[in-house]
Amino acid sequence: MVRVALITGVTGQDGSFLAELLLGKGYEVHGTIRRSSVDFRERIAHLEGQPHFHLHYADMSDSMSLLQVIGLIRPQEIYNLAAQSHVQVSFDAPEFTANVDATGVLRILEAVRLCGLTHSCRIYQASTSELYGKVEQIPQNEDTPFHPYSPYAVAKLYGHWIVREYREAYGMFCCAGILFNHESERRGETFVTRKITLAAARIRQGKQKKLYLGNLSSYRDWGYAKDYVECMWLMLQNIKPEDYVIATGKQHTVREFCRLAFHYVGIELEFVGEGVDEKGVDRRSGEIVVEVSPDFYRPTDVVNLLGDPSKACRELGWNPEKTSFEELVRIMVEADMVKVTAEQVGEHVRTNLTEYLEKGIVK
Ligand code: NAP
Ligand code: F7E
Repeated sequence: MVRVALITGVTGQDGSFLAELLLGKGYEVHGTIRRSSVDFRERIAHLEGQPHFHLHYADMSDSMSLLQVIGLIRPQEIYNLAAQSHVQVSFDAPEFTANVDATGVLRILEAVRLCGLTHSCRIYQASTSELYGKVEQIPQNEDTPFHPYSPYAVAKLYGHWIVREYREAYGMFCCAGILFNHESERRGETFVTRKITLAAARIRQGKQKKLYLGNLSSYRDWGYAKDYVECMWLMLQNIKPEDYVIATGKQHTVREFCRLAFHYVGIELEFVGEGVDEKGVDRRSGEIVVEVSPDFYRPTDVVNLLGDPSKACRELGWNPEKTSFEELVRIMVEADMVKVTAEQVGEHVRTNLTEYLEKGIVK
């Protein structure tokens, strides 16, 4: 029997890697997409048209659409990855974030029950290290108290607890992965890691002068997204539904990430000054390439995340050391160097084409 999986948020970073993983394992993969005036399907473009890959319109704020998709495909596994996932944006759009990231989870659970799939469908919920927020213990494990510190984290806390409630109340196989930050060459361009690798590539190629960042001293436990989606799958193959911390067990500051990313493009940075006056200087040219802008400060910021993945290593056989921090930064920088070069080539071709058209060389 071919196993059927539904991924909400398939167009996102994790959704696209997970879809590849499940297709590779022989699953029939269904994903939800949203209507948009522009095409944001670049992460899954290479999967579209494959016979075992299907897309459906559904929105986490719309029970009927979720009920319809779940009732139609009757999945054995649901990976609920859809979310307004940007912490800073959650301060600007707190109600939308709550609707999607909190109530949206409830809509999925209820749809599964209403479709009569209570005991046949396993559900993975994308919980987050942001639940630890204003951290009460370092490192953080499954028993560390939560102290959410943004509208995003508060919404995700509801999602986390409602999954637990449905597991205990109805005996559903639903579990949450408390995932620490995981990044990749497919990471959204406004998250700090991708913002840095893209800027490093652009600055190296003369396409950008400076990079403006917020809190450079924030610590994160950064892993590679491709490794993390394997753990989501492992959690649904487990004997019992349980929640797990997924992390590398190592932490670095935003400043360290920045220094390494620039190093990989051949720019050695020296940081001078403090707070809003701190600057990243190119040692060779003496030019300031990184500056701090308070625009990127958050009303409350989570500054010390370090996960303890021992339970996942022990019980799921997961390896947190598959891709090192250095390797992750290198992968992201290399991909962005290629992307920026391709943009330049495209621009060059376009400029020449306009000139040739004007001169009548190309008709
Ligand atoms: P992402 O790249 O931002 O992807 C989010 C996905 O959710 C996109 O497919 C997006 O669709 C979809 N979505 C947003 N609002 C929706 C709505 N109202 N209805 C339906 N779909 C909606 O996020 P990610 O990094 O892959 O993360 C996946 C999940 O893990 C998220 O729940 C996130 O909160 C959580 N998480 C992420 C991390 C991390 O470090 N990456 C760590 C812990 C937890 P569009 O493409 O149409 O916008
Ligand atoms: O910020 C600091 C910022 O936006 C990381 C999401 O996937 O992981 C992600 O949330 C840190 C913060 O990720 C800039 O203040 C400095 O301390 O890359 P981020 P996040 O907030 O940790 C968690 C686990 C999730 O669940 C979320 O869905 O970097 N920072 N300067 C900056 N952050 C941004 N975005 N931009 C800056 O310029």
